[in-house]
Amino acid sequence: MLDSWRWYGDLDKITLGEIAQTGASGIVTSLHDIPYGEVWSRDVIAARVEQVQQAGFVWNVVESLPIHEKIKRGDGELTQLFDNYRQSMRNLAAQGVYTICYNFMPLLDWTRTDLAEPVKTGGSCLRFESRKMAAFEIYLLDREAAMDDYSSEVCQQAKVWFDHSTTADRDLLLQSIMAGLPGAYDRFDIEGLKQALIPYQGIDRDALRANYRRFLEEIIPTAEEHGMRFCVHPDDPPRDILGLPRIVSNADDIDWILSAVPSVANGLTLCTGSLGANPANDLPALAARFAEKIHFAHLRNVRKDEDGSFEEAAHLEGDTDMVVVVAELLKEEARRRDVGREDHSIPWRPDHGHELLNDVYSGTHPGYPLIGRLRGMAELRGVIRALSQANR
Ligand code: DNO
Repeated sequence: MLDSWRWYGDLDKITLGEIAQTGASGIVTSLHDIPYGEVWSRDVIAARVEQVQQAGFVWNVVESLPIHEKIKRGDGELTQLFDNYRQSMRNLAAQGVYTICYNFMPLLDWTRTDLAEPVKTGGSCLRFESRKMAAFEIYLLDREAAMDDYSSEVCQQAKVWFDHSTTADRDLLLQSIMAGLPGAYDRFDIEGLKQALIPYQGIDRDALRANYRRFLEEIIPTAEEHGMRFCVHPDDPPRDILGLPRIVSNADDIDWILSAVPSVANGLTLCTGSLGANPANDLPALAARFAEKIHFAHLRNVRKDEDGSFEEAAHLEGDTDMVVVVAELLKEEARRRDVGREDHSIPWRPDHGHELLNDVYSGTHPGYPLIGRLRGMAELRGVIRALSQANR
């Protein structure tokens, strides 16, 4: 498995020189300052490839080549947007970057209600609390229909939270919910989010799936032509939020996507944390079932509560047996090696991490502290090494 590390480019407080000390060899990054929908030019890609190489790494995965909201909404004339997307793909392939992680979540990316929930042994973690998310939807966004999306108990608790909340609590909740949007983009305020939700009205699960199928039909042939690997990142949390359908949340969804346009180029990012937040998802079983299509892995763990809340556990703790998941990935690598695939190694990265020790002073991207991720990477690397040697 290829040990990799997510780097936000020059926006990142953690330098490539520091990342070298983690022992990672792959860099997972994106060109965060190019607006969605524009072409990633060959020159800009080449400069990033060079920068990463100079520091002793390979840019092994793009995360993400973002999909314009208009494509997700199937909104208007999309030819130019698809052309641009394909052009970016060709430019990446021309510079030797072949694996692309992307998501099909409408509007928001990963969503949490708390970015610094204290952990018993010290430090803090990211948390999604159902009652706070419900309060945000029902009372801050005035979306009464959200009451149908949460249990009556959670709705009651949401009201209690809202009634006791101060302006500062509400601001912090908004900021936390917005934190998952990558890069340096503007976050929505409440009014902005309400406006952004309007064009999604009437887009249900089937409509979003139809738009997703169209996207795959447009881009997978180009990916095949250039030997590229696309791997969709699951929804986080794996449930509808803000009245927006989320269609990459469980085994059936993944099966639908991989069958919509069957191709080795149409694959999955196995994110054990995102999928792990849905009690119906059995991660080792998913890893085994979709093994051949896993082009990238995000390894992370969550601990779930009965009411749909969850928080991020240390990488080897939490509800998912990470050792068994890693064993499945290693089994798949062995299969790829046996059939003579040169690219048999699956790139993986420690996803998120607790904020530990000095992390609190460093102002890194939420969820992406240095020490917390380093701990996760070291622990997982131990698991990978031990299982690999045992299999020899
Ligand atoms: C969270 C990440 C996601 C992921 C995108 C891929 O930390 O795993 O933000 O990068 O969803 O498009």
